[in-house]
Amino acid sequence: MKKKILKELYENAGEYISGEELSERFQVSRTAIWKHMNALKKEGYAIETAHKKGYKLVDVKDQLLPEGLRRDLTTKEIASKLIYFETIDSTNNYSKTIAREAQHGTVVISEEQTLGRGRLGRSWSSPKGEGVWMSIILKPEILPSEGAKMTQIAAAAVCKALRDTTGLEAYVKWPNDIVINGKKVCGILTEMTGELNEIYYLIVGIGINANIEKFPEEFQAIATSLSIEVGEKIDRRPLAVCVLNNFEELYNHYIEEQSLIKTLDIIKKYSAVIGKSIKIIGKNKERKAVALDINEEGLLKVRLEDGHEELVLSGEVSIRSEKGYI
Ligand code: BTX
Repeated sequence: MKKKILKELYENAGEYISGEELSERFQVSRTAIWKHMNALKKEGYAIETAHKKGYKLVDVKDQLLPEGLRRDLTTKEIASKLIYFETIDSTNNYSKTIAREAQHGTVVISEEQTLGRGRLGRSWSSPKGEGVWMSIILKPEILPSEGAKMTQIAAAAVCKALRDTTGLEAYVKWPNDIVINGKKVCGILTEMTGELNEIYYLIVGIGINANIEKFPEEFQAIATSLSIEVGEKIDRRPLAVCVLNNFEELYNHYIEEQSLIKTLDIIKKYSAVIGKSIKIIGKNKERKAVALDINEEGLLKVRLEDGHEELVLSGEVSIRSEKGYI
């Protein structure tokens, strides 16, 4: 019943529907409608109540509410369950607490993260309502050694979604960033739990800077947002939907065909690193190289300064630009 009411509110978003009309339509008492409305408000839905007018869903455009996303999702498994928060420490952290029991494809999304995480213990700035901060819980029957491919799939899904929804020239900075004009607009953090030969679950965390206007001083020079690049506020809903739709398409193709080809087509076509002078940043050393290609396993093929060619499995690269390495 609650879902039916929510659907009705969505279809009439911004306009009042009377309690009487709803109670007639769903054949329940007005008190029952009132109780459902209160439950929905507690879940974070912005519903206004006005005497004699009824109920109105407000501000739908500006929130990433599950019902609003679901209307345009074409996915079967990805986001078949969507968990929404106004605020949370980190969607990856929360996903970990439910991952064992959660169904494959569950998506956790929050308007804000108070402790958003990047890789290697770094933090990820996630201000309220200004980004798409979400995690996808996956339970693929693949070997742990294949886990890194999920980052590539997510990167391709985001890169294509950014291009399609904003027209901006987004590029994949192998392995886990999306950049626009040489600055980071999205980061991906994939975490895995399992044994040597079995994945229990994978959590793919995606953070997209949609409407951030000002970044903290420390990374102002390396970060950007879609609104900064486009010059106006962008609608996060179609973007989030497009990322999830793309993700399922690429993920299913990988699982069904056991081939990364569709993903590779995107990350190679829109690569920010292929052909560039880069630095490969390891735990204890940095090595200069030229990025040559991304192979069929999603690994970066490089030529080192001594002429040796090597495949880089994962990790961090920085690209040489006029300003040095970024
Ligand atoms: P990373 O380690 O590659 O990038 C982190 C670094 O990027 C930081 O040290 C900082 O310099 C810079 N940075 C921090 N916040 C931002 C930002 N909003 N935009 C651009 N640069 C920034 C990248 O890690 C992986 C990020 C994944 C974020 C998602 S959001 C949903 C999920 N939940 C969660 O806690 N993390 C993931």
